Amino acid sequence: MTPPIQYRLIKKEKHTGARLGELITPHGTFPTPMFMPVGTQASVKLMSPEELKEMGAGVILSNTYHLWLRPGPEIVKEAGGLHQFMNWDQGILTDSGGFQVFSLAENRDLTEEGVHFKSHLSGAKMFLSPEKAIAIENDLGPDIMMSLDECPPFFASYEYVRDSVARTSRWAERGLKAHRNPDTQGLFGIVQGAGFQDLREQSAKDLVSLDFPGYSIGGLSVGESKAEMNHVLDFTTPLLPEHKPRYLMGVGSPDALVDGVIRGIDMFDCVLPTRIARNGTVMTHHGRLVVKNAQYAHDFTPLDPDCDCYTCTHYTRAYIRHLIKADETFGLRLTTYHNLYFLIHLMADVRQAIMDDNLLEFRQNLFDEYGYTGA
Ligand code: PRF
Ligand code: ZN
Repeated sequence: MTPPIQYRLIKKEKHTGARLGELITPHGTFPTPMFMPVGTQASVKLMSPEELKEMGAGVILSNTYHLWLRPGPEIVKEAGGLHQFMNWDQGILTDSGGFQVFSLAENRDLTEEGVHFKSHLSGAKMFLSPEKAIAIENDLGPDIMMSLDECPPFFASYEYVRDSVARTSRWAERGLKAHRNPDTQGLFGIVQGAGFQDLREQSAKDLVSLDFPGYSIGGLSVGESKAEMNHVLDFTTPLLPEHKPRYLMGVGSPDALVDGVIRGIDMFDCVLPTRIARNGTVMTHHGRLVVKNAQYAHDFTPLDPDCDCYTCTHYTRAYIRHLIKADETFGLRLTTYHNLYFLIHLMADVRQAIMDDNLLEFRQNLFDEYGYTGA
């Protein structure tokens, strides 16, 4: 049996830890480093699968927690799995639900067995265990599944994070044992440990010994500074096997993507581009732009003059601003399309810079143009 998820390392950048590679899945082979749009409820908000394909999306992410509560994994399974249900024939990765339970559910009670909570939709009592998360993900049928983990607050105490990491490792092992489709779905382990180097090392060691086909890095971008996140990545990615993909969860600002790639990350996801788009904010090669603002009322130029996406080649800032002010959904579809295109193509440019061994110059140029300080 060939494993369902494989990583092929093509080239390492000369001056950084960046890797050019390919993620091989049952629904296609995708170039890495990659950015994965988020489709929480089996839909990337406001985008059709055709639009996602046209803009160059490869793997998209969906959420076990949301699909468990509604419509329920039985219905998705009855449809033939998530790919068929939502008409997406490329890669799908699902998060395991732990992180969402902690951000959305009420009355949470964490035990060794799992987590009890109340549904944020119905108020019903629910129980999520490592085995249950895997059973749901097996029914949903994504190419890549996540183990159930706990993401402790970045500034939790050493003792708390130590015990949490040990439990996340036990949960990862339980999940692996419960996995019913290892020849068609790849299960990733999630490295935790907040900002503690020895706990990150312990977590990585535990998970690597379980031999997952890929490793996620969780517990970052949860309120710590960019410098703190980069510091954790500096000592965490070298602990992971070179021939397996590394996925940094929930990170999607242009500066953090490039800084993650420099430290050896291959995959990213984030709601940032789609969320800010629905707020009337876009990412451009010259920084963020709040197109809703009055200053764009008479501006008949594209959102980003250096972008060749559908939005930027057909519509003006003034028009998009008008649509958003008038509550026309089309305006938010246009900003969403542009933001996703921007990040997907930023990653294509990053891959070219790895090929050309000039990623540090690429980073400096991006930071200068975008207005980042690097802090
Ligand atoms: N764990 C899981 N999902 C996540 C995270 C995590 O730590 C994060 C943290 N940035 C985002 N999504 N399972
Ligand atoms: Zn554009």
